[in-house]
Amino acid sequence: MHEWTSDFPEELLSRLHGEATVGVLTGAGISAASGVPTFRGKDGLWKQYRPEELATPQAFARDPATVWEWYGWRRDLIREARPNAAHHALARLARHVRRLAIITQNVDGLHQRAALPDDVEVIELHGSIWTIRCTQCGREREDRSTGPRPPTLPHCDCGALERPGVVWFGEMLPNREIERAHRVASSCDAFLVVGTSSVVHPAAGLSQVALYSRAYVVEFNLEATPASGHVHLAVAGPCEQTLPALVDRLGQTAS
Ligand code: BJW
Ligand code: ZN
Repeated sequence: MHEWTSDFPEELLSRLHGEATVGVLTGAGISAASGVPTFRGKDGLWKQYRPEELATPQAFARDPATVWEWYGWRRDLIREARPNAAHHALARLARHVRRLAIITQNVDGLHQRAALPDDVEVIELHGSIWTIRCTQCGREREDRSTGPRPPTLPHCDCGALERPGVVWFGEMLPNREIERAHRVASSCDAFLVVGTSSVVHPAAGLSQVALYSRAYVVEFNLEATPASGHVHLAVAGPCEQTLPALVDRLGQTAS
């Protein structure tokens, strides 16, 4: 594992040139500075529950009101949240390279709100917190309201209970998204892994895909993760500081 000290290695800077294709995988840590709690950090608990006890189809079948209450709490936090310096740094990075694709595990939609250039692809692996889906007929609808609020649970026109349109443990990721993510990871010059604990699969496997495909792989995290041993460079620190520092450095190189 290579630690960041005060400057970025030439090898990384040289991979982020004007003709480069760059893939980024993000997790909850990139939205922490926007006030959106991470899953596994010290703020990861909601009431007495761990995310693994709420983000499953079994938990929803057993106690939909509690699961909807958790999502209601998170929807309120996310509604108030704004993209932070890390999201904005990625939007700036896009202007330094030929192509940027952001693969996110986050359901908060904050990347899309950070003034990304139109040609930046955002791949939402775990869905969106603003999508609601029928448990029976599968109909999906966008809902940005302050609801739903238990004990009133949302129901579809077909009469069945609706659920958050996100991917829970034990559920398949959307085919199209996972295929797009693989294509990005296996065809980029540099792959940045930002603010994820790298324990949830298949997302956690994408950095290995990038590594085997000869990308230069860099992790940005507060601490070491299971991925840290398999990256070219681990940049330790809050990504809302380290990512802007990297893009500032690229700006200096360009001028
Ligand atoms: C900062 C920072 C700052 C903080 N700056 N850094 C292979 C091996 C083993 C198990 C499996 C496997 N393949 C599949 C599985 C099963 C399972 C899994 O991975 N289990 C493991 C936990 C063991 N995966 C699945 O079930 C997936 N489905 C699937 O694979 O289907 C096929 C299949 C099924 C069953 C068996 C086999 C195959 C689906 C996974 C769905 C995950 N869903 C959730 C909820 C989404 C909806 C919602 O948001 O409500 O996704 S769970 C939760 O974890 C959420 C996140 O996207 C995801 C990842 O978390 P993330 O983003 O990494 O957050 P944290 O909190 O863990 O970490 C934050 C990091 O940021 C930390 O490292 C901090 O240090 C750092 N940080 N502030 C920089 N300022
Ligand atoms: Zn329905």
